[in-house]
Amino acid sequence: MKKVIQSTCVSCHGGCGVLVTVENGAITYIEGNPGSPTRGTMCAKGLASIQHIHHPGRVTHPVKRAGQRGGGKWQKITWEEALDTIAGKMKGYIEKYGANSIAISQGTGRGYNRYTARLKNSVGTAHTLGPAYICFFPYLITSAITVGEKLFCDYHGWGGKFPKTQISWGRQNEINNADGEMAVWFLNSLKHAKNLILVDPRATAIANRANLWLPVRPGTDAALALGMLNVIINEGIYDKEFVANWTYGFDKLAARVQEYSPEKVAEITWVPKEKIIQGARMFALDTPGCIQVGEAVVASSNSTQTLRAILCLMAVTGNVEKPGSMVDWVPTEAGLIEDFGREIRPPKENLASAIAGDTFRLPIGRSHPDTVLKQLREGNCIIKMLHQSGGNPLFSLPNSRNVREGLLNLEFISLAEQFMSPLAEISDVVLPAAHWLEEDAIWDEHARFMIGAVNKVVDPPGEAWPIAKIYNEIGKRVAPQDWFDTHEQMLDYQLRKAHIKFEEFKKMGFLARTGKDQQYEKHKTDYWVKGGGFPTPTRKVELYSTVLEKLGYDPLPHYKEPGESYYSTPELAKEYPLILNTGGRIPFYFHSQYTNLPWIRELQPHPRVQIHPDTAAQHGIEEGDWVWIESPRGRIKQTANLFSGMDPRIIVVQNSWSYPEKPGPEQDFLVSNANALTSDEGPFDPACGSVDLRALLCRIYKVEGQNHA
Ligand SMILES: Nc1nc2c(c(=O)[nH]1)N[C@H]1C(S)=C(S)[C@@H](COP(=O)(O)OP(=O)(O)OC[C@H]3O[C@@H](n4cnc5c(=O)[nH]c(N)nc54)[C@H](O)[C@@H]3O)O[C@H]1N2
Ligand SMILES: Nc1nc2c(c(=O)[nH]1)N[C@H]1C(S)=C(S)[C@@H](COP(=O)(O)OP(=O)(O)OC[C@H]3O[C@@H](n4cnc5c(=O)[nH]c(N)nc54)[C@H](O)[C@@H]3O)O[C@H]1N2
Ligand code: SF4
Ligand SMILES: [Mo]
Repeated sequence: MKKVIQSTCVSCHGGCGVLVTVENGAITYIEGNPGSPTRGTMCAKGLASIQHIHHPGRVTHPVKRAGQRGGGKWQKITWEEALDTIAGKMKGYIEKYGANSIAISQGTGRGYNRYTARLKNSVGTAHTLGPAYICFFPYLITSAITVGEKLFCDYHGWGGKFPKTQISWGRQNEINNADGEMAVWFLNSLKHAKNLILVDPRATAIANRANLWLPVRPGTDAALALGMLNVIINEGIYDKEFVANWTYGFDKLAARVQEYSPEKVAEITWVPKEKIIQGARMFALDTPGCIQVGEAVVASSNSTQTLRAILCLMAVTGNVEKPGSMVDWVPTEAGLIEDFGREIRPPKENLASAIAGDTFRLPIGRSHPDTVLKQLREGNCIIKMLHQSGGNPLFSLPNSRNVREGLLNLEFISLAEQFMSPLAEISDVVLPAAHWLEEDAIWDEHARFMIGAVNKVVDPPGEAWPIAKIYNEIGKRVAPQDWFDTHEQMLDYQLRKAHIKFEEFKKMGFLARTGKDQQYEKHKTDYWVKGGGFPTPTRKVELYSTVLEKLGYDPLPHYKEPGESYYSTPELAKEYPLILNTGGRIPFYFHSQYTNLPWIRELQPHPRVQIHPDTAAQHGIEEGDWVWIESPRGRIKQTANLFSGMDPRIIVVQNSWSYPEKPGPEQDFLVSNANALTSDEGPFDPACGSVDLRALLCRIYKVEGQNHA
């Protein structure tokens, strides 16, 4: 018997509407759903889900460690024993040391952020060890303190206009469907755009479409944004009406940007002065416009001020809440699904006593992973236990060697996983988690105007459970008042404001607020503030941030040189003469995932380092050669991909390359992993704690006498 089931793919941050064909109980075909908001598009990762679900390495039963940690010996246990062990540990630690002795965490957004947040909050701890501080969180929080809400690019034209000028600022939106934005929407909106400005050290795939490329030196984006503000303000081409009525602190910002003349900024950023001026004029004059910021500007020791400068650029050009500009979406009738995580709060005193909470004052209620891991290594950390769902800090957090050493000093680690990742290998209890094809769920990412139904298509392998059920069953045992009899009830509860049950939602496929149902210029209505205004302390867009001022940070954006560079550490640069840039997403890999799927691995069997042909030639390196990349922290090897679309001094190392085929417990996690090169010692962004992952120093040389890793 053949049937077609509509669902939502979550093989990355997710969101593509899909149609899954099942024949005699087995999935035979997956394709994009043309009737969904993503219009039938999907990618290799989603298609390879067929291999993913049948992979022999799947975790199929709860297991507990038998023998020493990382010894690779496991004993099957029942769900009852596994859950009671985890909950028992939590209760024990709460009683002995307080809730802050537990960290509840996950990796990047995989559709269950809100459950992690709810479990963390209901347990009462302030601690989580996730990568949010080097991912999207600093953008969300700087947007929230500047505008009062989170601004997204209006790719949709629901207000009658598409963006005329778009800036792709360190983000490959054409491939990565990140944080609720989908490539299909971005690419469609480009058909309507007059200008695309690419702010990226590399001429990426979308450079063909761009009419201006600003090849910024890695880590100097704040200077570039301030230079553009200098031009816009001094030439008087800012939006005078918006600035006068809806912003706070313009004069102070105008004074600050005088320190950033195009000449000076050209020196800092390596972007020619004429191009800085051209970009500034284009964005200010060809409106409406939007700016898509990426992880590159966030994974920086100056992330807060960089993002603030970019937000000021949006505001002085009046590109806030207008059709075709930056908009805070009104959510669906179901409200903000992510509130499910926040509606419970840990006690204030627990937040206040959080590790490093006093040092990095913006991410209130979050601990700083590098600080926690350092304390764990030094044996003076209050965190004793970690419960984690997916994610792989051994690849994602800076200085992987130290990360592993720190995690090994935890007394107890429990992990919900699909595979025996290097983190699973050092855990105490591993719980088998279902794949999106094996569970009912609500897909929700930050873009807010839509949510998708994830519909169970096949049974999970062995005893694997939906992630929502795992959270609910742990939650029930530790803080029963905050959880549900069944996880099905939990799904219904999240849809209550839309007055539908999950079963109906399943049939609908998605909920979206689009077209005339969406709302723009909300500051001119009572939406945020009675009588109008933005939900900030001054009711204006804060060019001068009263929030940062109160917290003791610079209220105006400024530039700071990366911690390691030709200019900040010239001596080190003699030894390590190249700029080490890590990241640059590959369409078919998702961080450390999918190197274990033959369909994907065939597309790119080895990790890839991009090297300029001139630099490669100087080192006797040819396309495909294995190359050592060395930083003061260590060395890794990847294969050379000669790429001329960037400055010859920059090296772009693919992040999170994993070798699941290699023996445990380490699975060669240091051999090609970019974070074996990055630093966990700072400098850290003073407000958010983020680190430089895109602007460090390195040297390269050919791997002699070896063809493979
Ligand atoms: N296929 C795939 N999709 C993904 C992911 C994945 O791993 N694979 N990861 C997901 C996640 S968690 C995230 S956060 C997003 C990230 O998505 P992006 O933010 O797009 O991340 P990258 O592709 O790593 O980097 C984007 C661009 O920034 C440029 N860049 C590097 N350094 C700098 C700099 O200093 N300044 C500027 N202006 N640009 C710079 C790089 O050359 C690159 O082209 O993608 C998500 N989507
Ligand atoms: N140097 C450098 N470091 C970086 C970055 C960079 O560009 N450069 N990017 C940073 C960014 S933006 C991010 S977000 C992080 C990514 O950080 P993480 O999210 O920690 O990254 P992954 O390595 O992809 O985690 C993958 C693991 O999650 C498991 N998993 C996947 N889906 C599920 C699921 O549905 N349920 C469960 N239970 N498990 C699942 C997989 O099996 C796999 O073992 O890395 C950060 N680190
Ligand atoms: S882009 Fe992400 S959601 Fe879409 S098909 Fe690919 S993996 Fe799935
Ligand atoms: Mo991320």
